[in-house]
Amino acid sequence: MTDPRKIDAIIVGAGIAGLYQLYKLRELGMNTRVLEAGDNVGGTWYWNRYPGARCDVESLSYSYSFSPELEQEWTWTERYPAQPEILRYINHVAERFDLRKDITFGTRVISAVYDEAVQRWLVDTDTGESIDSQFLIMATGCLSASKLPEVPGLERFQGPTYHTGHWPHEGVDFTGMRVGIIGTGSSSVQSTPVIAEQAADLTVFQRTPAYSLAARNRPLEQSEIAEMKANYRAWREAQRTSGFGVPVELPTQSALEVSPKERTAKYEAGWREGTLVSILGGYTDTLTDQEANETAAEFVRQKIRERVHDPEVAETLSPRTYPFGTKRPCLDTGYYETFNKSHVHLVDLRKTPLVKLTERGLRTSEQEYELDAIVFATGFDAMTGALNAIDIRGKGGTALRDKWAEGPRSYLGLAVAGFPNLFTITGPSSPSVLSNMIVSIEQHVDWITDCIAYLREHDIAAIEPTADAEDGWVAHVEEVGNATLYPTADSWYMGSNVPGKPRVFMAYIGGVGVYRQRCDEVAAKGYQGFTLQ
Ligand code: N01
Repeated sequence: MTDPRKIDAIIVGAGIAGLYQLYKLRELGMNTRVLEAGDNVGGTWYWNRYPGARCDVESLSYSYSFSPELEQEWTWTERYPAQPEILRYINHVAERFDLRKDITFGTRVISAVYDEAVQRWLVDTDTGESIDSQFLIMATGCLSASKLPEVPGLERFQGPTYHTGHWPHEGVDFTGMRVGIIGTGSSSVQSTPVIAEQAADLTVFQRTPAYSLAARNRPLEQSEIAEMKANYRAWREAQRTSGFGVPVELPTQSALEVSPKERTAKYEAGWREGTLVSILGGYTDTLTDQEANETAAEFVRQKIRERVHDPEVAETLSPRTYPFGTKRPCLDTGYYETFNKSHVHLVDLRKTPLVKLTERGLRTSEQEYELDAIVFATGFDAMTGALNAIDIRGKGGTALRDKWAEGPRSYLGLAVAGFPNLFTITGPSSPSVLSNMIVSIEQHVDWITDCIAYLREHDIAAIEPTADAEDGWVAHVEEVGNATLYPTADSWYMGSNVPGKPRVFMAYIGGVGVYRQRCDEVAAKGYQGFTLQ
C-alpha cells in the first residue's frame, strides 16, 4: 500500500492508460494512487461487455509494447480480439506487474481543486475520501461517458434497458424476446448480429447509417504469431512513427489520377484485407477531397448492396450524408447480412423520427413498436465527457468545464494552461481516437513520466503550459483538421452527438509519428511552451 500521508501522484482510471502510468511512476519511485470507479481493472474493456464487443485494431498491434517479456508470454487467439480476451490480457498485466495494490476500486473522483499556495491537488471521491497530491493524471478514457438518447419517456418503459457501454457483467439472454436497438455506430454494428441470433424479433432503429467493412476476423495461425513475436521490436518502432499507430504503406497517388478500373482493383484489395484503413488509406486524398472520397464511399455502398438482399433496405443502410471515414468507420462480422433475416427489421428514424418511449416500447412518428427489451447503442459524450464530469478547478478556482465551454483547449492534448501539474492521457487535441489507442497511450505516458522525472531532477514543483503555447496548439489542431473532410460530418469527433456541445474537431489528425516528434522536441527544449516553477 502507498503511504496515504504523502501521495506524489493520483491517476484517475485503471484502464490501459492508468495501469501503464502507474507502472511508470513506480519506476520513478513515486508514491502513486489510482482511483477507479469500476470494481476491477480494464476501463473501456471493463464496461463495454455487450455481445459481439471486440477491438477493430488487430490484436498483435493492440497490445502494450513496454515489456518484451509480456509480448513473448501472451498469445492472442484471434485476428481481432474479443472483449473477454482483452480484459483477460489487462488483468494479466495488472497481476504480472503487481499493480492492484495501488488501485482503489469502486471509487469515483468527483472533484479536484488545485491549491496554489502549496502547489498540490486536492481530490475528493464519492466514497468521502479527500486526498492531496502533487500531480493529477487523468486516464479517464475518450469514450467512457455513455450517453442515452434525448427522447422523452426513458423511465416509462416497463421492460429492461441496456446501454452497450454499461453492459451487465452476468450477460443478457434475449432468447425469445422482441428487442429494439437504437443506434447504428460501432457498438450496434458489432452487437446487432449477435443479438439477432437470440432474439425472436429484432428492430434496429437507425438515424444515420454507418460505413462498415467486413472484418474478416479469424483465429490466428501459429506461424503468424511466431513471426510477430520474432519481429515485435521492428513492428513497434514502425507503429510509433506511423500515421494512425498501425504501420501501413503510405499512398502516393490521388484517387482521381488513376482509372476507375485501377481504383476499383485497389479498393477490392483493401476490401479483402479488412482493416479500418485498408480502403481509407488507399489514396492521398480520400480524407481531404470530396470527389476522391466519393469513389471510396460508393465502393462501400456497392458492397452493402451486394450483402443485403432487399434493395430498399440496402439503400436505407447506405450512408449518403457524410464522407466515408469522417464518422468513425466500422468493421463488422455479418452486420449487413443480419438484415436478410426475416425476424430483423430496420426503421429509418430520418423518415419516421423517434417520438418517445412508452410503457410497452417505443413510438416513432409512424407507429408504436412493442418491445420486451431495449438496447441503447447511442454512444458517448466523447473526449471531454469524462473530464467534464469531474469538477476540476485550476488556478483562481477556474473550472475546466468553463474554460472548455467553447470547446477543449490544451497544449498538445497533454496539459492545460491554468491547471498546473494536471496531465490528460490521450486528451482532446492529441491523436488519441484517430490512432491505435495503445500506441498513443504509451507515448503520452512515457512523455508525462519523463516530464515528471525532469521536474524532480531539477527540483521544480509545478509545470503548466503558457497561454500562448496553448493558443498556438489549438490553432494548429484546427488548421490541420480544417484541411480534411472531418469537420463536414456531424460526428462525435465534432461533439455533434451531444446537444449543446460546441462544434469543434477534438482530435489531432497530423499523424502519430509527427505528433510524437513534436512532443519530443518540446521536451528536448526544456519543455518549451511550459512555465516551470
Ligand atoms: O457510438 P456512436 P458507439 N436517436 O456514437 C445513434 C468506439 N468503439 O458506441 O449518428 C437516435 O458511434 C447515433 O446516430 P447519429 C469507436 O471509436 C469501438 O457505437 O448520431 N439515434 C449513432 O448511430 C466508436 O466510433 C469499437 O445520427 C441516436 C449511434 O446512436 C465509438 O466507440 C466498438 C440518438 C451512436 O453511435 C462510439 O461507438 C465500439 C437518438 N437520440 C465502439 N442518439 C471497436 O473497437 C444517438 N443515436 C470495434
